Amino acid sequence: MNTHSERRIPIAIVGLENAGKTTLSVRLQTGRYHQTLPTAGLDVEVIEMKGNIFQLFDLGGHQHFRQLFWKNYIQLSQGIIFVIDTNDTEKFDEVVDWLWKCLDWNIEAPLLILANKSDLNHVGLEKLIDKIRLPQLPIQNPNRSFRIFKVSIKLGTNLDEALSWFAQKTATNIGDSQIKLLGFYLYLPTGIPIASYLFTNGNTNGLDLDMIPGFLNAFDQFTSGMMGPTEGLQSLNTLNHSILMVKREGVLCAIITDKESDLGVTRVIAESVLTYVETAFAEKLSLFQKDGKIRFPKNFIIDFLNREFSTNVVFGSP
Ligand SMILES: Nc1nc2c(ncn2[C@@H]2O[C@H](COP(=O)(O)OP(=O)(O)OP(=O)(O)O)[C@@H](O)[C@H]2O)c(=O)[nH]1
Ligand SMILES: [Mg+2]
Repeated sequence: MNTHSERRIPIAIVGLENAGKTTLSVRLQTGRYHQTLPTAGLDVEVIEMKGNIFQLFDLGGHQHFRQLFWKNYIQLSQGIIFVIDTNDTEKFDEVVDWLWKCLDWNIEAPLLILANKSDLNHVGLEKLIDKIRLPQLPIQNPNRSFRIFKVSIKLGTNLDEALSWFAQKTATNIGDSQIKLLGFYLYLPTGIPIASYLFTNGNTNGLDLDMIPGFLNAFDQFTSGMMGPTEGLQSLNTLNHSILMVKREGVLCAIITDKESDLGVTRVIAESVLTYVETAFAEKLSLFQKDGKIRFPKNFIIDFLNREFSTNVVFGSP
């Protein structure tokens, strides 16, 4: 059994020399402030943020390293953190120049700008936004997520909100990656099935469907024991399929895909389905109750997937 934690989301931390990038990386690793040295080249670290695993590229900000490394690492990252030393106003033109280079190299990735060292000055955020031409970003790509926060990485001021936003955005940014959805099951925590869908045209290609309820049950007990009653996520690989299970307080789901489908993408979709189901329960449970049982209309979730993930989900046989 694997956990989803094999998925590492690549993130680039960029910004001119002395901006506070390594201080941020160290804070993310240890939760504290430590004095740092200028980065020679780059450092790669693996950290956990808000339940996801990130691979951080802490890139040296010296002119030499900018030219050598930034483009490559920016291009392979799924999120960009750009750190600005707001105390170093003389370098602002250079900051703008490199910020826009980065944005051209990767026009998809969510962007977090940290206006750092707020403990040393009172630089107005609006002025800075204007200066770095942030309002022009939607012209480049209207779908890019971006935000700017005034922070002190040294003191930790305002960082939590900034990083929560960023972690959530990068973890759910699946672009046009596709999974092949073979089926899914929804269960109440008591083990009672409330929906099952199969898209395999009867050809389950070696998958023993009868084993799923039993496996879910074992999974449920396993995660209850290990992680408490509301957390949990496991995956199982059979010869031809991947089965991902996600558990919430009120509902559990198992998503079956072909082996080639990316587990991280499947997970984002599974989480969205569960949020949708939970919201529907909370708002109009009576709609789903019939003869004391809970049942989902056949198309309830398929419509949702077609609406929200039409480019990401292909229904079909393995
Ligand atoms: N006052 C203050 N100092 C900070 C803050 N963040 C970082 N620093 C200091 O700024 C200096 C440079 O920090 P680093 O994190 O090493 O900078 P860097 O961006 O990694 O620099 P390079 O590796 O050379 O690109 C260090 O002395 C930090 O302690 C902050 O929020 N406030
Ligand atoms: Mg550094």
